[in-house]
Order: sequence, then structure tokens, then C-alpha cells
Amino acid sequence: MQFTKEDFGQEFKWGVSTAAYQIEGSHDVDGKGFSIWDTFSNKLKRIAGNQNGNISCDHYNRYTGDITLIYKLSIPNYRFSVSWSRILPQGTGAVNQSGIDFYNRKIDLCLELGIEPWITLYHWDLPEALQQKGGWTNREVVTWFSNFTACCAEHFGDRVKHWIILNEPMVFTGAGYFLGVHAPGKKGLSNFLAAAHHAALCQAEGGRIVRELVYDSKVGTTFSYSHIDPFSQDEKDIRAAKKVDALLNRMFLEPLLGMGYPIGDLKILKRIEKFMLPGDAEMLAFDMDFIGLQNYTREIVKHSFFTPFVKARIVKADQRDVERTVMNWEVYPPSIYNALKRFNSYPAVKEIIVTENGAAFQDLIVAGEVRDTQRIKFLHDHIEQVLLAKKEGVRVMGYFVWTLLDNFEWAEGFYPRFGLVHVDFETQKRVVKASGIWYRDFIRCKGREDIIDHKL
Ligand code: GCO
Repeated sequence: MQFTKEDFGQEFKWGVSTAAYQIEGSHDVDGKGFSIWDTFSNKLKRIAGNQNGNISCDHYNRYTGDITLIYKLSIPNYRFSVSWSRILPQGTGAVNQSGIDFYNRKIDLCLELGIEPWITLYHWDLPEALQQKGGWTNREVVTWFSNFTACCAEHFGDRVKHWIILNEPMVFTGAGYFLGVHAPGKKGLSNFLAAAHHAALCQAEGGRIVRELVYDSKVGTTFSYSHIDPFSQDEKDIRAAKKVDALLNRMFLEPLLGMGYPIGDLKILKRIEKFMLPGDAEMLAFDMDFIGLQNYTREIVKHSFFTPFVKARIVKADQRDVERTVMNWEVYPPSIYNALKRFNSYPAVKEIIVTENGAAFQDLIVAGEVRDTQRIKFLHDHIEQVLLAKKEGVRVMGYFVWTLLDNFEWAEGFYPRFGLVHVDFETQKRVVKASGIWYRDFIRCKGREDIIDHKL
């Protein structure tokens, strides 16, 4: 269908998202403490090609140019995370003024340029000092995180009104404390369930603190969500898909909405009760102003006798002969439509913002340009699905592209390029890709016929 930005209405928020560890670099300067990602990449050497985020996009030194790019691209909302160990090097206690100053400079520049700053409090970079005390598996994290939240609210809350508490709790607890493929590299069901419960407590507690301390705030938190289909209509595959859906898509959202953990559809979650204290069930709930939805793909799930606990496995895109990104994720735009419909079906969800959507493709610079037509199509087709859902009455009020710059893609290192802007990691040169120009023109409501030839 033909559509323009106008079809979404004046109030709809268009934006772009980044995360501190993925772009900032300067991991050990100006008083910053180590985070679990500094340890995971430098000491444990667990990243593809032994890479790390020590320099990354050098955004700590180049933030002025980067935010100016957001301005030139006409993007009115910028979501970024703050590094906990840059602000509180030990995770708790003394504040590092240089860290506060850095984020104040970022916030002030955004406001000067008419860009609305959205802060994510936690995008996976726990201070290493706290990991030494058990990190997310230690219930004390609720106090540590509350203090950190209050500290950020006090320093930035006069100017920042949009707050996001956690980025994808399922991913950082699942990959970091169950599978061991993300920092801090811990494994096992007990680690996972403890970390998960404490993260779920923090997401609600963080919401309460921001609402109390920041006048006129809009507070939300984000969830990864992939539409899930069973591999076949076999009863076993259908059951397997339901369990994976409960784990990946419902485990953090439903307790926040006051519904408790989805134990009915995934019995193993009953074991989380071991970590619950009296009063926790109520503490898990909070009425967020908005829910952040982060969608990239869909998953196909098959029964698997040999997979412990869930007895299910994901059938990757390359085994299914479908269009895929360099992450080996299927390109499947209806997933975001289904996700929006699903979130909207919970009456307690007031408003939904797509806080991340994007794709990594093999981007090449040819004659100084990156003609990433696949990414343009990906964004176009996903935005179209958002509009479809919106037209059917879904309470979706914003869309943020993941991400501004090519950056450090966690365990995969620098290989997958997700940016609207290409980064040469040797020279730090930025080149706006054709998709960046396309997004700019879409936001400006210009005709999009020969988008590829527009210059910044
Ligand atoms: C996530 C994170 C981002 C990723 C992006 C691409 O969802 O994993 O929020 O930090 O870089 O999703 O994988």
C-alpha cells in the first residue's frame, strides 16, 4: 500500500535508538568503572574475532557529530542508554562527575537541536563490581538498581521526560545467565531464574522511582518479541511453540501487568517461586505509561526431546530457505504486526512504542555510497505493518529504528552492520547509507521515488 508519515498522525513519535556499550568506547577513561561487557570481551575473550567495545564508534568523543547527524536526518527522537559504571564506577556509592557531565552534554545538545532525548537506564552493561557480588542473581541488585535509577532521575530528570527502565530483560538474563553467550557468561537454570526474578522486580521498581522523582515523566520498559509459529501442525510442535512463546514473549511482560509469571504454559517456571519473598507478586506489577516493543524476526519452533527444560528448539532461518539477514534471522514483516496485536490485546497495556526494529545486511561502500536497498525495503515493509495495526485500532504511538551507527553487536562483534550510518572502524568515518536518506525523506514527508540518489 502507498503510505506516508502523515498516515500515522501528528502525535506519532519517530526515532532512532542506540546503546552505550555498543557505541561509546572510552571504556576506562575519566573515572569509568569496568562493566561486565568490558570483562566479557577483554578478559574472558568471548566475542567473535576477539573483538571488544573499548573504542567501538568512539561516540564518547564524537557525540557532537553523531547527534548532529540525527539532526540532519530530521529524526525528532533519540533513545540512548546510560552506562551505569560510567556514572557509578562501583555500581553503588560514589558518583563519577565526569560520567554525569558526559550525559548532560548529550542531553543538552539534543535539546538545543530540537531532538527529544529518551533514556534507557539499563542496556546490559552491569558494573563489574556488582557482578563480583553475584550481579543479577543477588537480590541486593534491587537496591543497587533503585539507587542508580534515583541518581539518574535526580541528575537528568529536569530535562529528560521519556524513560525506559530495562532493555529486553529476557535477552540479558537468558543469554547472560542461562546460555552463557553474553556477559557475564553464567549458565544454568538457577542463575537464570534468580536473575530473571530480580530483573522483573527492578523493571517495576524502576518505574515507580522515575514516576515519583521525575515531574511529568513518561515511563516505559522494553521487551523483545518475535512472533512464533510451530514447525508443523503436529501436536508436539504446537505445544513446543507455546512453551517457547511463554518463555520468550510473556515471561517479563505478564508479571509487570499484574498477571504473574506464565507458569500455566511453562511448568518449569514454577521454580522461580523459590526466589520470591512475600509481597513480591504485588511488587512485580506497575502501570507503565508505555510498553516498548522490539521486533526483528519470527521464530519457528520444533519439539526437541533432547533440549532440557523446554523440550523445544528454534529452527534457524538458513535451514528453512527463507530470506534472511546476516544475523541468520528471517525477514518476516508480519511478525511486527502480530506482536503489536498481541501486546494490544492486554487491556493493561496503555500505549505501545516500537523502540527497536531494524536489520543487518552486507553493506558495501561503493564510490563513497552505501546503497542498502534491502534495508530500505525492510524498514518500509515493517513500518507498513505498523500502520496496518494502527489502522485496526492498535495503541501504537511510535517507531524507532535500530540503529543510528554500525556498532558492536554483542557476541557477534562488529560484523553485523545495523546502522542507518556506515562506520569505518579504522578511521571512524561516518557515511549516511541510502536507508538513512530514505528514513529522513520519509520523516520529512518527501516523495520517495528516487530516494537512492538523494544526498545529505
Ligand atoms: C537487542 C538490543 C540491541 C541489539 C539489536 C540487534 O535487542 O539485542 O537491544 O542492542 O543490538 O537488537 O541485535
